[in-house]
Amino acid sequence: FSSKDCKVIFVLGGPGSGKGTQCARLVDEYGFVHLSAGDLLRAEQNRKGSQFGELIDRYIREGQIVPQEITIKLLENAIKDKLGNEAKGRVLIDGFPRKMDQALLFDQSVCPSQFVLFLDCTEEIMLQRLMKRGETSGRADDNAESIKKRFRTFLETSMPVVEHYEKQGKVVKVDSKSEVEQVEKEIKEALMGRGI
Ligand code: UP5
Ligand code: MG
Repeated sequence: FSSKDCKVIFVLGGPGSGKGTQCARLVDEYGFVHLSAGDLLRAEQNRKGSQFGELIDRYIREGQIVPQEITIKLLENAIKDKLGNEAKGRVLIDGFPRKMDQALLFDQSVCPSQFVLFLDCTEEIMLQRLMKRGETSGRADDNAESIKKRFRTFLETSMPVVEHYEKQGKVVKVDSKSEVEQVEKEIKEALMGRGI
């Protein structure tokens, strides 16, 4: 597995800021491969015979960050799967890294990220979106109690990651409070600003 031709863009933002929605919209037009760390963890949790199922379930309900070894291995496997051993292509990784140790290890051992797209939203709006989605999503963490814990983890643990990349001049911030199409438009302008 060679990482020299692999170009990674991290997509970060609070729970419900629109990471998944916006990544899905970018895939077709730009030919990005989209990986969601949360989706990979939920898939592993449901995989028959997984030794991590219970652990992942517990962390997700509590809004805690699953030990990095698990998440990074899942991401690395998914990158290999989608890009092949040469790892040629651009990958959008949504919802990762959300803790400093993950950021450092991934950049060092898998593939250094090009930049970070940060979706900026208020807790009030994110709460509304997640409660609404919770009516049908079946996600174990789309309830008021888990959402509160996810917000707290985001502020305490994940914002320092964004600040770390900000110091390196790697963060592109986009307001994600408005409607989906408007946010998409602003993301595309921001990507253009980065030569993509
Ligand atoms: N919606 C989206 N955009 C909208 C807009 N502009 N206007 C109106 N509505 C909008 O959107 C959420 C909802 O809002 C949807 O119903 C959508 O239609 C609507 P979505 O695009 O899903 O937002 P997203 O930011 O992806 O929200 P998500 O809930 O997925 O964010 P989280 O970061 O909380 O979830 P994730 O799946 O990344 O992680 C879940 C858990 O996994 C974490 O809490 C953690 O326990 C664990 N995890 C790790 O441990 N390590 C990792 O590296 C990653 C995850
Ligand atoms: Mg998501």
